[in-house]
Amino acid sequence: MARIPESELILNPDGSIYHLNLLPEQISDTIITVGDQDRVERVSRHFDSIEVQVAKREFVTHTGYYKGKRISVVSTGIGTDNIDIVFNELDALVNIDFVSREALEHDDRISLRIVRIGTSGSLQEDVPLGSHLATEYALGLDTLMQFYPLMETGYETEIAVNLQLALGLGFLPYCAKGSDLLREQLAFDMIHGNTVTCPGFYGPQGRLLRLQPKIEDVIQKLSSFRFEDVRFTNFEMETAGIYSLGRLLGHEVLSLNAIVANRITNQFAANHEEVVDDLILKVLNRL
Ligand code: R1P
Ligand code: URA
Repeated sequence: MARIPESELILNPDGSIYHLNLLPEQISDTIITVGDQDRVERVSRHFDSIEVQVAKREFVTHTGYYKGKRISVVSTGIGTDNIDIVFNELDALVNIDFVSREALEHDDRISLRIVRIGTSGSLQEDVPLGSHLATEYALGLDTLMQFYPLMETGYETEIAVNLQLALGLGFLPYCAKGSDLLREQLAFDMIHGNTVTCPGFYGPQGRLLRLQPKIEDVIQKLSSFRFEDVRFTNFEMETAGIYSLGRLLGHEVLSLNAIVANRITNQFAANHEEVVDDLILKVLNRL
């Protein structure tokens, strides 16, 4: 394997990876990601013991034990640009030797289990406030996959092409499915849906404050979209990046969404913290 230069794999003086500030031994192979750095403590407060607490910028990591199982919680911040950093660096921590700067051989590579616990807005009346939703297909409206050769299935490409047509987009979105295994294991009693990942919270999610939207009726168009069995149930800002990079890097990935807004009924959940806390406990007890 080729040696990866200092400018590509950037290590801090203590040997930790550049943004996450972590050493290889400081993460578990079971990882929960959350967008909000304050949510890391909301997860780790349930741990029996915490062995690692590291923070840099929006990337906060706690590693500890929950009922005897070693788990890491990492905050990603908002957006798929941050997912690019977090996923490449988590993968480097387990699949690149930091001394020789060489990637591990195929047979030696470690596959992480990575579960996102995030908040999300519903695009359907029957996906109510307070529900927990597991994403099957994620559709990315951001540009991250312009920069990686995502191996989409024909079915995924068809979903993306049909959405491009429905929204009249000047670019082709991307589509990736998450782990069926993790979805069955962790989300057996949750709503299963398909998630649109947006490159913004306002315009791309049809929120009008002072700016006029370029795409008219985006909520209505996303809500009424149908391709075979696929409809879009919710949107947020990370899942498509997680599913795509998870596939490319060889990790098992699942995105779980606490529904805190419903864009069809125009409601926002006053108890959104409680909805997230319930999801956290469900996941911890099932991992
Ligand atoms: C927007 O408020 C943020 O909330 C959602 C979106 O994906 C975006 O990151 O997820 P988190 O609650 O995990 O941050
Ligand atoms: N996160 C989002 O991105 N959108 C919402 O409506 C709620 C949470």
